[in-house]
Amino acid sequence: MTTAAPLSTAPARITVPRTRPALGDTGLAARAAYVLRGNDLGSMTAAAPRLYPHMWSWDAAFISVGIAQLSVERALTELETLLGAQWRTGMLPHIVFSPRSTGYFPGPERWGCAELAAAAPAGTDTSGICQPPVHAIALMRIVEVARRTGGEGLRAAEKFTDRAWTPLMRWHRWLVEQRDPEGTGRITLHHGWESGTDNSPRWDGPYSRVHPGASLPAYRRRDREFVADPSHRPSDGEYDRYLWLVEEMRRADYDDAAVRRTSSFAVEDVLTSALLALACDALADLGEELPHRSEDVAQLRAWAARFRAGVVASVAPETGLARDRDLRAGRWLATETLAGFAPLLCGGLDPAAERRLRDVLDSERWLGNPGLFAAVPPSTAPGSDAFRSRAYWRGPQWPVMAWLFGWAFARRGWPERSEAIRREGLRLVGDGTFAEYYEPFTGEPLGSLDQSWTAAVTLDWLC
Ligand code: 2M8
Repeated sequence: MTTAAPLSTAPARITVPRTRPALGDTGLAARAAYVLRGNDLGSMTAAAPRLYPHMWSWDAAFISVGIAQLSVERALTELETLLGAQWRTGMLPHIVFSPRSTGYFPGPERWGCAELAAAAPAGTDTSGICQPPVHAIALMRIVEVARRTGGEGLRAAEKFTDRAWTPLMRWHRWLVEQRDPEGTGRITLHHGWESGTDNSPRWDGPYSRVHPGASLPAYRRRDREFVADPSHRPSDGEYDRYLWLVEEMRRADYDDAAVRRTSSFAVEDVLTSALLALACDALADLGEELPHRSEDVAQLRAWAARFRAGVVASVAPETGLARDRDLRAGRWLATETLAGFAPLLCGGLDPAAERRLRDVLDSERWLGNPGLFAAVPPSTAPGSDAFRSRAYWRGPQWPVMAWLFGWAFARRGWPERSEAIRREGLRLVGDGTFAEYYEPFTGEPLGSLDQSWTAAVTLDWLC
């Protein structure tokens, strides 16, 4: 392959608003539970039945929050499985492959972690990159649910918190030390997949500077076999770059320092950084009740402050939105995506700047857009040039992101905002298809159906 295909996506289509049938709350909860049980592979839940038949790191966290409403013990198993695949460096890998499933590309052979990476876990196949650190947030939510339900579940949650403490500390420490070695307060990613918002316009600039080499081994995509309309998925040009970055990491033997040096993608991600700040505070809150953890708690609070400050420092004076930063090009990336609201999630802005950013979120550019089927943040601002209403992270609404915003707003002491997102989120998922993402103006379900994290956040919203 000598020339990479362009990063183009399908042009925006005109969509016709239509009404959708909706299940009632009871039917919705029952179907959500049915979906989670159906996707249960034993000690892990497939992110989706066909498109994603393995465990994904941040999916597992959100999924465990939903499963907690059915069984606290099973929810803890989900996190336990993920932590069991932790790398010796502390990294939690973005995929833990189930030996029971095939059909996803790139699979374990293409990643080659077992052969190449000295730090990969023995006996478990994983990918060689990470995803956003939302696991302590999930654990905190599970503990809240366990406190409400009491009994064996509560005892199990308390024991698990103790057991998971060190792995979670190591995970956060790895992010701090290996992905922010300069102490900017922003986490650097070396693959767009690490952000979880794979083909967001946030990464168009950095990916335009990734040039797949002629030595990129041939591959066959599997994802489009499972999605009705291929234009809802990333383009071939994007996939070439995704695979090229994997190739670069393989050549660096997945060694953290070597990847930092050689990867052609190095971008500070404000959303991941905000989530790390939130996760450090969540873990610290759990640790406040454990006197023997006081040193770690102080460390976690310091990390939370550092990443809050890093997010706040990224804010564009003209727009008030937080920005990612392309380290290879040495420039801030001003895109209009939901990551721009990172400071509302983690806090740290002065009151006037915070008010301004909340106003942006409420404006017609975002939640106040009168055409929205449900008023939850679209992945990209509908009025922005980059917006594509059906293309994955370039426009559609993702219920799991709505949940995250709602959870963070409740933490920030904004119950009305949190409740509004819950109500609108339930409107979005009300048809019971539990799609991966939805068209913002019609509520049409897109991507994979029966997606586990969509079912999971629905259950949490309903309980
Ligand atoms: C999507 O990402 C995977 C690659 O990791 C893919 O497209 O094949 C993203 O939406 C990501 O955030 C998510 O964790 C994963 C599984 O749901 O799918």
